[in-house]
Amino acid sequence: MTLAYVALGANLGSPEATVKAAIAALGGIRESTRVAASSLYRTAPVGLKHQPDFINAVVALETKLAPLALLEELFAIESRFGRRRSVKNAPRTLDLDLLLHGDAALATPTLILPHPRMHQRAFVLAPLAEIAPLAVIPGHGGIAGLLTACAGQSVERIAA
Ligand code: PH2
Ligand code: MG
Ligand code: MG
Repeated sequence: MTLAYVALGANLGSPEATVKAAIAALGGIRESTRVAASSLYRTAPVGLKHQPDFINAVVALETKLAPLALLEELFAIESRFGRRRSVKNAPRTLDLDLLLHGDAALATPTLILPHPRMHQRAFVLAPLAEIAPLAVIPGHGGIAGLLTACAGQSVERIAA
């Protein structure tokens, strides 16, 4: 079994309802068990600015699946939720990003681990810190210090 972390993001349709339903859907992935889910966070868009705020969260899974097999499961859930891929960073009904898969370090055309931008994004680090405060991102260090460095980014925890 490997401990993997998945980031959820949505900013089209009913993003709160979508993220809640997607957290449930992640619990149904084969050969995997959902072991933790963060609160939901309302976050200002990073990158393309002129788009709606996002709802973000992070889930921890214990999984027997290899990284690319788990990624296929995430893509299947995205498309069940109506995700259509257009330009990079476009608004989306649901984005599921594999952040960490144990201590795997890899770079394929479809998957880079650890996620190459997670260490500089408060919308990932804040929910991750909630469920894995002592986690370390290989090559970048501990979550708490990285989150402090993103202090300028707006993230607001939504009361559960
Ligand atoms: N996802 C992006 C780009 N920008 N900004 C926020 N706040 N939340 C996201 O999930 C997000 C983003 C690309 O996947
Ligand atoms: Mg993403
Ligand atoms: Mg993605």
